[in-house]
Amino acid sequence: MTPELSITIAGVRFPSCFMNAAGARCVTREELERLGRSRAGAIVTKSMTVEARQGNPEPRYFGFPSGSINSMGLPNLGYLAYAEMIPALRTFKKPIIASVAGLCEDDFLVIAKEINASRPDLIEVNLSCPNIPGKPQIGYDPEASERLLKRVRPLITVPMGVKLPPYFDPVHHQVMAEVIRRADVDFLSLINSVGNALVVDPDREAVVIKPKGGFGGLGGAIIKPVALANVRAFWKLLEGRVPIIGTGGVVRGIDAFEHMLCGASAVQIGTALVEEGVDVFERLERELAAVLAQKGYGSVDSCRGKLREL
Ligand code: RRO
Repeated sequence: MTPELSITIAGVRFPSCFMNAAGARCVTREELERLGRSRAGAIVTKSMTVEARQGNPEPRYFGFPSGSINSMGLPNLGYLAYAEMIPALRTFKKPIIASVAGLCEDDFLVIAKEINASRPDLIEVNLSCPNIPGKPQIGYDPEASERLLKRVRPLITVPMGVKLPPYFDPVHHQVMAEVIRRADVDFLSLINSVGNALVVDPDREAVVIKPKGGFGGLGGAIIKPVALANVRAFWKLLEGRVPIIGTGGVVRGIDAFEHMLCGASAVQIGTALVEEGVDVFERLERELAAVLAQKGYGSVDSCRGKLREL
């Protein structure tokens, strides 16, 4: 028997537990439709802002053997374009997740209200873009995060998720888990890229991306242990009651399995999707199914959170 790879998050059924991470090949209508036609279990939009944005100057993404660094700077079509597109994307018969960002708190409210009216299946509130010069990541300020989430929550009638940055201290996990509990969040996406890293090309004696002096968000295989730690920490602190979409370092099926052992219900694919294109979803399904079958698990649901501690 082939293991069951479909899952449910906040009452919404996903035909596969693999989907794109916000930002990865999901800015334009063409890219979103390509995700629709692919094996991806959902269509996640690029984080949207009030105005359309070109983003930061290029080069702004660099892939290397163990991961990637980016400083895209929120290039997107603006929320009105996505609000208009969402009804048409429903023809693909898979959940649509609208990712909402903003350059100030009030932007999130304007976008959330309008995008909610276009009826995506879920909304992911991005508190963790690391790449806007002069704008700190909201997720690193628990008071600002709670204030924003409490203002945005009543405007959203579909399941509301939050995309958080990685935390590196158990006290920060605890404080943010309390914020998430109080803000009535329906799911978490963990983690955004590891912000403000620096990749150096020693041959050219230079940085590899242009914005912010070369500083940018790290993704891909290299960040998997950080992602797993955050999935596990929030899974334990929230006692498995808030579904988690694991993001970070999923390159092979076995990486997804590790996320699920830590507590993830599904996983998002960023760097591997950028590098490989939408065929990545079929490969990951095949690889995860083989891992689950070999270990005697009949479904993704049956291995969730089963990580053994010594
Ligand atoms: O657009 C970006 O530079 C970006 C965003 Br909004 C984000 O949330 N995470 C990331 O790595 N890049």
